[in-house]
Amino acid sequence: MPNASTRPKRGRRTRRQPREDPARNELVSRSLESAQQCLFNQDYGTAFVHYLLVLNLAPMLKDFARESFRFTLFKWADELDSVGRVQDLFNCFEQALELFPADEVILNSMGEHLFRMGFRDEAAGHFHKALKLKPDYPEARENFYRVANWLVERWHFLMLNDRGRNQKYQQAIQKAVERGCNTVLDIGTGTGILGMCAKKAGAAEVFACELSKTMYELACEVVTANGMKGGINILHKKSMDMEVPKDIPHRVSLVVTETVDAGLFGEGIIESLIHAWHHLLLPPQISDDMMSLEPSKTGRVIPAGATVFGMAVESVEIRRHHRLCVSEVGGLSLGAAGQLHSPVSCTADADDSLEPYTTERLSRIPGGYTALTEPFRALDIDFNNVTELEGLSSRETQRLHLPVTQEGNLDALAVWFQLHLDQESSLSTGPQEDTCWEQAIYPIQNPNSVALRPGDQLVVDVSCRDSFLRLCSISVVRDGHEIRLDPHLSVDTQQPGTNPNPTPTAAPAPLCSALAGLQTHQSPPRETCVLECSEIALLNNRHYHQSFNQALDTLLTGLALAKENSSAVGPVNPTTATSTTTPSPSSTAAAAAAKDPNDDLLYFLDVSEGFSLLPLMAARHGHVKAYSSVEKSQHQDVLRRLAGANGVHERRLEFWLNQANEEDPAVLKRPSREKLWSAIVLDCVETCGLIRQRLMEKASLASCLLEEGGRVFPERIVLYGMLVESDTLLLESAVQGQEPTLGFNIAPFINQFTVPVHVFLDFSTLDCRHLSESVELFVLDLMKASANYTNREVKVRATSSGRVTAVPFWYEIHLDPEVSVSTLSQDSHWKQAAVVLQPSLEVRTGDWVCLAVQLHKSSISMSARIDNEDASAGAAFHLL
Ligand code: 44T
Repeated sequence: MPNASTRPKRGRRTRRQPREDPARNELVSRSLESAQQCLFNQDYGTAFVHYLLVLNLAPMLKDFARESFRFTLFKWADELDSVGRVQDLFNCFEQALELFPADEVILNSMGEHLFRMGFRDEAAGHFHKALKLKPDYPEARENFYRVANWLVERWHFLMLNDRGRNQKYQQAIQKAVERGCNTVLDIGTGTGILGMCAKKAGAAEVFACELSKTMYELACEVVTANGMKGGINILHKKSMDMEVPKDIPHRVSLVVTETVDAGLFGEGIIESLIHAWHHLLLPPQISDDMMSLEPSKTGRVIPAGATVFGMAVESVEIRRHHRLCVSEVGGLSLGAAGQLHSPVSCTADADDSLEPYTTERLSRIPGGYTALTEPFRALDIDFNNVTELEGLSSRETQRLHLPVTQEGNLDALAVWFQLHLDQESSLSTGPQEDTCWEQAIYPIQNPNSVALRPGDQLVVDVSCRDSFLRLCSISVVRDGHEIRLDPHLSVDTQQPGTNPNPTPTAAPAPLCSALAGLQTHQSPPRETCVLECSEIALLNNRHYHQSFNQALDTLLTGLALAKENSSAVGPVNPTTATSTTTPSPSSTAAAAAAKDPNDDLLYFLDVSEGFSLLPLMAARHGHVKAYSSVEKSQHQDVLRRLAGANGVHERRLEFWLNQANEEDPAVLKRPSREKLWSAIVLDCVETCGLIRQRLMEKASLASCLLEEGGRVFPERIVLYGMLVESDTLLLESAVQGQEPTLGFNIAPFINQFTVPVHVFLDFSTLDCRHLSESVELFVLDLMKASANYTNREVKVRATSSGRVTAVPFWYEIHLDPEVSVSTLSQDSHWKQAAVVLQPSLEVRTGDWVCLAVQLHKSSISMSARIDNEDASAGAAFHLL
């Protein structure tokens, strides 16, 4: 807080600086006093205005008042935020930044507000600036890492490190330019690499466009650093918003682009090429025209076209993320849940909120996959034929009959493509290739499992709607009988000659029972509800629910007994009470007669993010009132239906977050003024493998809200890690020098967006060498949240020689002293994360590696060094 004694001394100052105005000084000093007084009275809005006045009139007070000014600003901003005055909030930050343009704390805080409101690009800009001003500012660093993934997606690193792909593009571009295509437009330039190839190949004019602001700025930096600033004209635009001559002076003879995603069309290549052919490209070469124009007068596209392939697959991993595979978990029957499915569906009635496909790298999918058919050709498209591009959406649905070649469950159709750069060269994104590409996955949403066997035929419809490839598995033909798979499918997709309503009773008996499971369309329509893939995987996780059931049983039974005993014979330590100690019936009855029945209730709060069955499981224990944090009304309906079907009275289940602000940890309140919680479940690990933000804050709050003997779930989490050598992780985190990028200098620019922690990792299938055993890195005690260390040095012994490039990590989540669940287990809905070490560390078998692990808020950082000096102490430490 500013201190009044440092107020400018009027008399002396006036004499030394004769131009200073005494009235102004008076105003400054009074305003400063008012600001301080308002601050003291917690009237932050008025304090803020006074500070603005003071600092505008007397900038020399800035250093002195900085801390109080920041404090006032943040308090006032929180107030504005809580009443939804967003515009005012940002105005205040802007005024503050006019006064303190280089204040990293204000920049970072404004970034946080922007981020929460969904302005990611702007937020990132603020974090980036803050970090440039103060590189060792941990808050800004953590925030920047969080947004870096959004700004520069990780596949940029993979694509730039893919030397083979870069070379193929370069050769195709060089050939085209040498043949006369001398004016070039690179659509979706990213870091500018394809545009630079065209320039280097000798193109007279090169234009490039990029819709992402961050990527556009990066491309400008890269092009300048490679000495091509004047040679490539980069525009921050979506190609579809470009016009001749406004954006480029004339039409070009070559468009180069790699705006394709795993499903080929997801980045809008069809629309952008149709637009380019109409507005930006010279007319196409007519192939059989003997009088063909020279290449500089005609237009063409690299890639020239693509072929899309598909294949039916069995994969347990895909299945458990997209379909409910259990009928009962944690003692709850799920029959009444209705039809739960993932947001990935391309059935005929799928609306826009659903994605038609997801992506997986099949070669790395946990549990592997089995191909059930041969790859089939789903579609051919010529990017140099605008009529064909325009006709794509109106192309008739193509019905394919695919012979099943391998026995297995039909879980998905996998899709990939070959990109024909020109007539000689192509790239494939197939699962068998050594490629960084993922495949598009069209999961089968049929509620029953579909067992295929050789001899069956799978009927698949291929179509394009909104320029998205749609693949629907329609039916299985077995022994001449056709069984439809998709209960949602509208009848009009059936073609003449196929039987829209096959009757399984016409089939021979053994076949009937086999097919009965597939036949779902005749049952009455069930309520449907969309859950995230990770929520479905969680529902399918029997072990998780069993573990919670066991821990809940121990706790709730113990507490209930303790309550009964205390009302009968005075207080009892509930942790020592077990379900086997039965109170005498007479004392219990007497106590019950004297009391309000609600006094006996145990209060259970689940603040899990997303869908959770835990409140229902708790409510099934008698005398429990359970609060769920599930917010979406559809999800609440599912829980209500399940409550009804599982004998939970509606009064025993409440929805806690209906009006609360999820960002506010104060949401953890007492159940009522007189009551405390018996148990609070905290969601401690995000699906991506990181500790949830503000976990420890929530844990300390939660433990204050527990009744005696109550418990925070989990009580403890233990972080484990392992030293590994993994080139894959390196390739995904940073561009490895100039060599993969055709000699262009790109790495230092894009590597500014390197993030040391990798998320959504499948450690079980990560291509890596293990260089140590797994080792305990950290323990977080949620019942004593304040007692945790934030820095730790762990000694770990190298079991092989190699280069430690990363430390994958995961958690053992202890619900109580007996029960735990691991985030590494096969049926986990969690993925793992890994710290990529900067720099990596060479080790020899037997070396002791000292890992310095730091936990700042919820983010983990690590560094490693060899420490053989004190090996014996290390060993002792390790054994501990
Ligand atoms: N991901 C590949 C998709 N753009 C590649 O802003 C492959 C994913 C992938 N700019 C794992 C591995 C891989 N006008 O920066 C982007 C984007 C921009 C446009 C201007 C337009 N019409 C567009 C459309 C897109 O183009 C850049 C490249 S999109 C490539 C997508 C390694 N997972």
